[in-house]
Amino acid sequence: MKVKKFIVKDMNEALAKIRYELGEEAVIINQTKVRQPGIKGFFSKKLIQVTAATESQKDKRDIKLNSNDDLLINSLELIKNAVNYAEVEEKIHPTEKKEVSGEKFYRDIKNDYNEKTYVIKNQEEKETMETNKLLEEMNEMKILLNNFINKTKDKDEEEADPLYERLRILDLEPLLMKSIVEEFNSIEEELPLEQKLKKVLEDKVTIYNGDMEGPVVFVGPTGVGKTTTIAKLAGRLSLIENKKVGLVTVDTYRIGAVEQLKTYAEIMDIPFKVVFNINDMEEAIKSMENCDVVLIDTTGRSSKNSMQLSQLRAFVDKVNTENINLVISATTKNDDISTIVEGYKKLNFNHIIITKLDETVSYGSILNIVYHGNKDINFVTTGQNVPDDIKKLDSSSICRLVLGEDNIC
Ligand SMILES: Nc1nc2c(ncn2[C@@H]2O[C@H](COP(=O)(O)OP(=O)(O)OP(=O)(O)O)[C@@H](O)[C@H]2O)c(=O)[nH]1
Ligand SMILES: [Mg+2]
Repeated sequence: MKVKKFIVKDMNEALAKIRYELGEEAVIINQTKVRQPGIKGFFSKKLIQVTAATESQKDKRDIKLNSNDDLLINSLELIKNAVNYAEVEEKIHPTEKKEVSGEKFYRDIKNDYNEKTYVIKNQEEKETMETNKLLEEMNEMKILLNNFINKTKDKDEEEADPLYERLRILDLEPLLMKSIVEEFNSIEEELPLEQKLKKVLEDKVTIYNGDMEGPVVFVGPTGVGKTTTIAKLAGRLSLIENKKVGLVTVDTYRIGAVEQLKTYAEIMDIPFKVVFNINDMEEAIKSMENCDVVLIDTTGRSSKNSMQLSQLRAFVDKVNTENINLVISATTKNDDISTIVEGYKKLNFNHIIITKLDETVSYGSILNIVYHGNKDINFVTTGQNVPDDIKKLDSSSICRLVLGEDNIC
């Protein structure tokens, strides 16, 4: 309980002061007439000493801020009191007490109210932001938890599944594995696991069986064997199939690249042209009009360098052919296959040549390449020997390699 004495001239002044200092709930517990202290007291009017008390600690500094509404009500109440008090003060002390006049007090209260409203507003905004953040985090946790539960569930199911057990050692991409399992399960025919699996895998591999004629372009990352593959094909087409073959290279970037293909052209005695810029391309192709096949070599480019790929695309577009081959090595890491294939899709390749099968013992990469590239396999290469180490495998032979039933020595 808070008790306070007030010396006032009349009860109006007392009430205003009590309300201001102790609040609306204050009660008057005593009032007596007193004289002002000192000699002056004998000559002036008697004053009233009022004792008031309040249970609550509410005053203008301790407003309990439950909400904006509470604050508004409290502050309006205080403002009302202040105005009353100001009026009373003005009546009693018109001149001497200017500095504690109602106006100043009103201003203080207003500032106090604004300050507290601002604090509350900020507090509310902060709380809303924190709540939203918390909700977001909870949502993320929910997703993570769901993923974890699903993964654990999938993993448990996978571990129990002999098909997954078999696929895991083939080094296949998870998404490809999933699609194989789905297709496997959709086959109603009762067959042994291996046979059923072979059936599914064979459906995933398509082979290009068309003839090689007109301009044929070879694109792909550096060092995968584009030039060597062209040399092998040129030998095979000219020496074995007796076709008229022409060679063109746009690879003037790498030192020795021109000489590499030129040497093969000289050995096989076939025409050879170097294209230095896009305008030369049409002319080079035109100069080989009498050839059945024109094999066009390009510079090896990183699939991550879209600038270089765009430049290459300009050359390829000039060739104007439906026969563009992506050359990619079977030794490519699974994680890189999708990046390479996606990058080279810019060049609109329509066939795939998979090289260096002799350099790996796990042929799952062939399926991964085909899965990402979604195009026919044209050839596979199996060594450095020109022109021997190039093959056209059918889907069954490729699947036997993938399943480990066969290998490339
Ligand atoms: N083991 C093996 N090596 C190969 C095969 N094909 C090519 N090579 C070798 O791979 C290396 C690079 O071959 P290139 O034909 O120059 O490769 P490229 O793609 O033209 O290279 P860039 O023009 O630099 O992009 C050479 O040493 C080839 O002998 C293959 O099927 N098996
Ligand atoms: Mg090359």
